[in-house]
Amino acid sequence: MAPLKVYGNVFSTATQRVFACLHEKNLDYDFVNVDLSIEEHKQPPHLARNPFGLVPAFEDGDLKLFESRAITLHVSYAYQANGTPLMAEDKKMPIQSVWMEVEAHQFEPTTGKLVWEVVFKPMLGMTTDDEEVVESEKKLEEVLEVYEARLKESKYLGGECFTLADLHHLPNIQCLFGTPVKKHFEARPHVKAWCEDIMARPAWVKVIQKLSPPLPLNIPKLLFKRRVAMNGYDVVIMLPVRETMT
Ligand SMILES: N[C@@H](CCC(=O)N[C@@H](CS)C(=O)NCC(=O)O)C(=O)O
Repeated sequence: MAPLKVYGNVFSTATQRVFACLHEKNLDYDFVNVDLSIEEHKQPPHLARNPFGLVPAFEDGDLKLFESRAITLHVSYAYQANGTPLMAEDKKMPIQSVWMEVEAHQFEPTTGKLVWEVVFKPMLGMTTDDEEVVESEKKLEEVLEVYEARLKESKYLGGECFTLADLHHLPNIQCLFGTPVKKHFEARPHVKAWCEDIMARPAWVKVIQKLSPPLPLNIPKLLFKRRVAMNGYDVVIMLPVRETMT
């Protein structure tokens, strides 16, 4: 059987989402680094894998996928018998679906902006937009109020078991827990307990170890200058030697 292949970048939260799923399923995979610093993601070979020029992309034999959440859904269905069952039983599936949608349409837009402003911009030597942070934090508080109410009712978002609905949140939560934005999660006891629980999962701990050196970057002596497209910005950044990206 051809090995599963993840084309992505260790700094990409969407790539990390796929890693989290593969580790929960105890699946071996090959990781192919897509070097964002040289815009490899905008070149024809990668555009053939992801026509939007984004990471990750994924291969399971002849099946070629992009969009991290579609990849985790495929892996969860196709490898049901492996590792953690990430899908709720049939009757509970609609509730899991609701929370997967909430993550994609409420949590990700808000936390994605914050991750960009308070994690990646400083890392890239760019200036954080404080107004954007204030606005996004306000929105995050509203979103987390809903989560607090939900997590008072059940241990996990989809019910009493950990599912993809929880897993999809991991990369952004992990990033934000290294920043002052953490206070909004910690101010809500059920949200705090849920974050701590899911971040401590052995599969996620393995992903974090795999991403080493962790954020923020350990800037080594050798740096090189690159123009990169990130989140719609065209920026020139100083990047460390390639090995930190593999
Ligand atoms: N919805 C997509 C988002 C993919 C995405 O935005 N990837 C980012 C990294 S997390 C990327 O490729 N950024 C490069 C760019 O914007 O040029 C998914 O979940 O796969």
